[in-house]
Amino acid sequence: MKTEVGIIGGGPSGLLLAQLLHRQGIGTVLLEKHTREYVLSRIRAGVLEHGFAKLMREAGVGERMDREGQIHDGIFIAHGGVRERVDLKGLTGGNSVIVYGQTELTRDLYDGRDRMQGTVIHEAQDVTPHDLDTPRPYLTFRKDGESVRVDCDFIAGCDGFHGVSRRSIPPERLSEYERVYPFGWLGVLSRTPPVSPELIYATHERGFALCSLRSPTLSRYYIQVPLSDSVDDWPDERFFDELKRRLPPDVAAAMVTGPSIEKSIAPLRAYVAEPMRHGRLFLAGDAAHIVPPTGARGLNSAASDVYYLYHALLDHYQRGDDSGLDGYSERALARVWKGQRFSWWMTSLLHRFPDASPYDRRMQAIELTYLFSSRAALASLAENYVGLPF
Ligand code: FAS
Ligand code: PHB
Repeated sequence: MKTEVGIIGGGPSGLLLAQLLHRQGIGTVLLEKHTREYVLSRIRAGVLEHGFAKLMREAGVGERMDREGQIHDGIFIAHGGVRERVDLKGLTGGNSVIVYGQTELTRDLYDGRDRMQGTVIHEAQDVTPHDLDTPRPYLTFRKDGESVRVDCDFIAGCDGFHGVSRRSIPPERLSEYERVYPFGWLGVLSRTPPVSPELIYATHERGFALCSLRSPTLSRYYIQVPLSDSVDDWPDERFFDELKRRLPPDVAAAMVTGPSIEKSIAPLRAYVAEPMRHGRLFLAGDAAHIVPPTGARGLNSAASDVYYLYHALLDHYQRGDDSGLDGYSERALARVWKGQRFSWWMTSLLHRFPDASPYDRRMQAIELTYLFSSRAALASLAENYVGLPF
């Protein structure tokens, strides 16, 4: 097989890049190791920056998002038994976020690939990039027992944190930055009316909690749990009892509980690999960086990588200009690190750290007090949450 851009990974990063390039006549072959059903079974992000939404529309797959997604002009932060609203729209001159599940977004991207008859190969095993340091890189993989080779001009590593792309970069050329948090998020999806029309981020001495949603009939809830916990430790009744304990009394009283249709624990980790390029290989999304989900930056950081890589490849193929490709890593990382900062700040502000000193706890409390006493501080939170410019 031969194409312009070989893409490893059929999650949001790989699919969005493939869709955008194809609409400009640039050929791609996307290799995904799992089945489409498996990819679509993963419950992950829920909040899209306005920049991400704009990219989805540019990729010709934004119609259902605009129809079914919910525009949110604010979020709540609950502390000390009360909740205070952060007016995202008012503080950012009119910007908002769209609440629309990553599962649905990924489904829309797959449908877009189907409509354009894009080449997406599922259950591609042992995908391996070769000759990254040459102008003729290629990919090999196995499918139905056959070995296949894909010759391409460039390779986009969109294969997530556990993928093969980053591991294909010689270790001596890679700098890695990591922070592992001493807790995780236990997430539950339930077919119940959400307790609040806007997200509630709650900080409590028992731990962090988040009330989110997917639709008027589908709620998404999270609580901070020790890393030693497992899903089996948390039957539904115990989960909802603990969630309510961490929320203001009026919110807890209004909560409609119901059986979980999905329950999982995600450890919280921050990670960045530099550079995001090695020869003809370009990393995008979770393949290069991970953030704790507190600031809803993970999926949105992937979108800005895709934006920069898409325009860099466009400039190469349409104008013979490689300045975008040469500047990709530096440009993408500049925004990635701002997303890391915001995620670190939200996580430090709202979670209970087991080893925190009394001084640390007072600093958390005064940070919250200062936040709600200062329009400038609230505006800083808001501009990061709706998404900094690409
Ligand atoms: P993805 O990991 O989504 O996709 C990578 C794809 O590559 C996968 O389909 C994988 O099967 C495939 N792949 C891997 N290795 C391969 C190989 N060797 N060959 C071929 N294919 C290969 N972000 C938020 O903003 N908010 C959240 O609440 C949130 N919750 C999350 C919960 C969990 C459990 C996880 C893991 C992540 C969460 N994230 C959240 C972050 C998440 O949304 C990511 O940012 C997003 O999935 C990034 O998309 P991709 O870069 O496409 O990576
Ligand atoms: C979600 O709805 O899954 C969600 C929303 C906001 C976050 C994290 C997760 O910060």
